[in-house]
Amino acid sequence: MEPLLDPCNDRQVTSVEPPPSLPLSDEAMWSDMDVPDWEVVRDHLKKEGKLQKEQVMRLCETVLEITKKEPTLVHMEEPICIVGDIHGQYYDLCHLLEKAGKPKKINYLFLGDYVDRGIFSMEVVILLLSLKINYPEKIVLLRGNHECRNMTQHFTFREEAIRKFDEEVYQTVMDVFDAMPLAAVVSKKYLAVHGGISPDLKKLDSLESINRFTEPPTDGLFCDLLWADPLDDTEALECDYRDNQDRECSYMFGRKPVKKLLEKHDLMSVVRAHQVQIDGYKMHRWDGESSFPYVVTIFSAPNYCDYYSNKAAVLILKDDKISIKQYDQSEHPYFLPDQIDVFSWSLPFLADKVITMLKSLLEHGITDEDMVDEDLESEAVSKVLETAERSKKVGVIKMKVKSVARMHKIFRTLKDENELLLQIKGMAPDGKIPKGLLLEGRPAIRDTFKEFAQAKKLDEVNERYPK
Ligand SMILES: [Mn+2]
Repeated sequence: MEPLLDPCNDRQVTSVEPPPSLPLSDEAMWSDMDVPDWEVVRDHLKKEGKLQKEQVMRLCETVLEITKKEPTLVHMEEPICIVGDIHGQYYDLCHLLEKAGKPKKINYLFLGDYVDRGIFSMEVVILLLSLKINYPEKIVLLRGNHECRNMTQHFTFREEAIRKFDEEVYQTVMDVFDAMPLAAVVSKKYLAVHGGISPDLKKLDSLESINRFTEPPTDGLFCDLLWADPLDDTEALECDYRDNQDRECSYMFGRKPVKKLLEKHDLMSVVRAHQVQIDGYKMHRWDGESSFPYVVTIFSAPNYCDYYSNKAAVLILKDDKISIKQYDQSEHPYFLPDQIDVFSWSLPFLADKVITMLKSLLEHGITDEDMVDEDLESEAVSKVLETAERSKKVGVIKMKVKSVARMHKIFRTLKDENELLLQIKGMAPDGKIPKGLLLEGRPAIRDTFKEFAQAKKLDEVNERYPK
């Protein structure tokens, strides 16, 4: 497809290919009648190309028909790549698919949290749906705690879907989320879920009793599968379950209930996602350093929110072996926070300049000598006012200078806020992090561990169940 034209030849960043000029054509997309050419879709989206609404609707409807028929607990076999949270990081998803291998050769189990936070959530959904239609049995998409109306409304996906398409597309994607299975058993050895186990999960059969075709509830088995976390390594040995204070919903679980469930079903580990890890994964070895992990956490969004400096990882099960593949962030196109357009974003800067000019003009109007160039709000103001008072034009000038000073202050603040937004970037999609805290910001010396710890601390509030 022809890239976007550049008639004046004034494209600023020539190293980046211009986006395609038109949405993907049906001929290019549905090469094989009812199956989308997922590689064409992938490359088109990678170049920031658009899809037509009807194409996305058709993807959703086709996948809905497939997932609807899947059991709540899916069974899968090796070789398989298990993928953790992606959170709208489309370019990293493309990278991991390259790295882990073609779905023709290896199965894929995605553990949920495809959307929110990252700004390419719609692209992630489109690519995953295209893959699912191509390989309905080899690719399974489990539901994460973000695959629901409540979370996507609170975070960024709803807005993104409506901006890129419309409300109907958003609602249809939600219907697809409603149909996603909740758990998988892989190679008869691993239980895979997004969050974790539940006090209500005595045996795996109970999963089939869940009515999953709905918005997830705020407690009970369904909720825990999506929200629970493992306890930290020391507490896990002493405690079975305790309230999950970090999430303000569901539980944290320890060794004993995991062990019991695994033994009952002759399984080896619980594989789950849901928590960012500095290395992209964590082995919860609760029987000592060299023991086999009871729980494995996998997180597949590198440099989460463009801020955490974490590595990402996927888990590969192949030839009876378990291995981890790590990867770093891939470059992605730059977007202003909250997807503000450049014009709106830069208005305060322009206004600030105009007012500074106005200020100089006024100052010249009063006297040529004792003018100070800098801030009107401080000494300069009183000086200007004093001078003006001495002259005859007191009233008028005084008012003019005052109102200009006030406008100057307003636009300074707006400008500063926009600059601050750039630093916060994707961290606080809804402004929920105190900006002051973030401004204290990154440690002066680059220290990945410190940065990761700090990002986690600042981002704590976004891991909670939104009230
Ligand atoms: Mn999650």
